Amino acid sequence: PQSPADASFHSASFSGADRPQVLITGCLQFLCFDFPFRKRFGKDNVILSDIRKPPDHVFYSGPFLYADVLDYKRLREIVVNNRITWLFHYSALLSAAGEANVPLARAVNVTGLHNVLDVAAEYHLRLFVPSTIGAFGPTSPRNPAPDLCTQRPRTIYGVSKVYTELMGEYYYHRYGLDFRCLRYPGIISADSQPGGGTTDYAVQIFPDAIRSGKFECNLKASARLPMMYVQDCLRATLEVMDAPAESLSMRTYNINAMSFSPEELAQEVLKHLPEFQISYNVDPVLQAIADSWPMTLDDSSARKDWGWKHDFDLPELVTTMLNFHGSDTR
Ligand code: AKB
Repeated sequence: PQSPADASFHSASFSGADRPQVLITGCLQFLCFDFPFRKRFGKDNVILSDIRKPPDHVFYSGPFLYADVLDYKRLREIVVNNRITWLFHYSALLSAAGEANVPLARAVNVTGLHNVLDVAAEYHLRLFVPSTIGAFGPTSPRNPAPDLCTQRPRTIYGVSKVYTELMGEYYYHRYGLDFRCLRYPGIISADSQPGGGTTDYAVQIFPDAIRSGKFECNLKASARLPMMYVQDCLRATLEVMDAPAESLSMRTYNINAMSFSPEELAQEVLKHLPEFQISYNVDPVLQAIADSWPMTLDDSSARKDWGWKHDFDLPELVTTMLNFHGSDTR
C-alpha cells in the first residue's frame, strides 16, 4: 500500500535545465523515497539505487539501479551517464548492524563515503549525507544535545558518522563541495522493515501490536530517545537541500521532533488498543548504545536558518502507524 507518508509532499518546483538530476544510494533504507522524491523532481529525474533487490511488494514508478558504493568506477559511470547533479547518500550499516560486523561497516560507511565525496567533488554535485543521534556519545550533553559539542561515540556507526560530518565540512571548505548534512533521530516508517538500528523497536511495535496484541521490547522501559516520523525526515531533507546557501550558517544540523521511551510509546498504543501488552527482554549491547545517545536534540539553528518545523508528535505518529498496519493485509 502507498504510505500515508506520501500525502503531504508538494509538487516539483523545478523546470527544464534547473531541474536536479538525482541519485539516491542505499535507497532501501527507507521504502518510501519513490513518491516524495519523484513528485518533487519529476518521475524520470530520480534514480534510486541499492545493492539489494527491492521487496516484491515495492513498486517503483521510475528508474532503479544496482549500485555498490564501494565500486568507484561504477559510481562515476552512473553519475556521468545520467548527468546527476544532486546525490543523496544513504548506504550505511546502522548502529546494531555495525557492531555485528565492524569490517563491513568500516568499508561501507567510510570507504563508501570516500568514493561518494570524491565523485561529488569531481562532478560538482550537491551532496546530502545523513548523520544521526548516534554521532553523539556518553560524554556529549544528553538533554538536549546541541549542534556543536563533544562527540566521542563508541559505535563504529557513530564514529563513521562523526567522520562523515567532518569530511563533508572539510570538502566544503577545501574544495567548495556543496555538502549538507542532518543529524537524524530514530526514524519511524510505516512501510519499511527495521534495519539493524537501536531504535528499531519503535518501528516493530506497531505491526506486532496489530497482529498479536503483544510486543517484546529489547530496550528498557525508560530508554528515552529522539524520534521522528519518516515524512518529517524526508521533508527536512528536501528543505535543507533546497535552502539557499547563504541561509546555512552550518553544514551539519540537528533536527528534532519528539522524544519518548518504550513505556511512553506503549501508553500511547494502549489508548487505541486497550488489550495491548508490552514486555521487556533487554539486549545489553543495544541498551548500552541507547544509554550513550541523547534524549533530545537542540535543533534551534535548523529552525532559525531554514525554517525547520516538525509536523508529527507522538499522538499523530501512533495514529498514523496503527492505521497503516491496521489496513495492511500482507
Ligand atoms: C539506529 O538506531 O542505528 C538508527 C539511528 C538512530 O541512526 N536508527
